[in-house]
Amino acid sequence: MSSKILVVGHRNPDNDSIAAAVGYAHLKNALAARDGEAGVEYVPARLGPLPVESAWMLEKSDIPEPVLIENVSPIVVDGEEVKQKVILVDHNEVAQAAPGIENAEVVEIIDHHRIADVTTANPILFLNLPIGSTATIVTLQFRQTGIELTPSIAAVLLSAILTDTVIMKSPTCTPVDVEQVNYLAGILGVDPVEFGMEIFRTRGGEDKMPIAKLVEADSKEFKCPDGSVVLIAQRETVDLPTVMGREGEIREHMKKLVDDNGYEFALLLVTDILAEGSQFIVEGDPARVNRVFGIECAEGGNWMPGVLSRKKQVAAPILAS
Ligand SMILES: [Mn+2]
Repeated sequence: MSSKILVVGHRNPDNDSIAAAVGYAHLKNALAARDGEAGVEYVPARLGPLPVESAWMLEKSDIPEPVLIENVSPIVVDGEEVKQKVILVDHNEVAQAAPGIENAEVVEIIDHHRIADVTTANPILFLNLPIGSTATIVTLQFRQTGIELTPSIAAVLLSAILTDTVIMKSPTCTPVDVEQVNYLAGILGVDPVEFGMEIFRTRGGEDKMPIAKLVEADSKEFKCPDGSVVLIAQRETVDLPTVMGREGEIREHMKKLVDDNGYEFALLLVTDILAEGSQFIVEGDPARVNRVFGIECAEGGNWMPGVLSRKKQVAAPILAS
């Protein structure tokens, strides 16, 4: 019987978590085949609905959706409970990982975030680089191992580098990311900026989208050093007026999230990728946000020019506060 190793990104998966799972599972299966490692299968998985651009990209590339899983708790095999083996991509933080992670065997981590709190019993490969996307790291791994990047996998990875780096405009984007973008775009024979705009344009329908989806589709919990838990959500848009036109509904929903989950605050960044900045919408106690950013959070939102990266420009200063 072949043993399965799940390759899974974070909760509320974004395009990078999906692409990294698909790409890295593909790479690991190809390596296993090349190196004669029999009986092991790497299975791309996800912890939530596909982002619209991921669904579009996978369908266009004729790649199956990663399997939807609810947890990584032990499973029963031949009457015995066994821990599931998992490779984490695009996260290494328990609050963002699959339920049951404490009782799974994490066998590798491929990431580009802060080092957080997932622990292991054994030494593992933990590849974490301070660069723009996990898909960039996966691309580097393809190139380093000499495994062929098929056009369909190249397209999926390219789409994720471009969404995670906001078409290379985010301050998280490094020369390494740009080099991989050009490499993948070369395989596909596309202009990377045009390709990126096409990806972002798949995210329409913000006038009618359920409010929970608009607010929560790309939301992450963070635990501050003093123990408070905060929610930082991001909506990247090419149509800021439409999203801000729903501010009342957005705030009502965020208030409920704060009440239901005991967050110190919930912060939504509505990021305008064309104007290159974000509107901050805060519910709950805004004191920490006010202090960290030197603002007074207000109705109507606070326009923060140049803020594109949740990780580098928002979560990091909040977690250091
Ligand atoms: Mn990422």
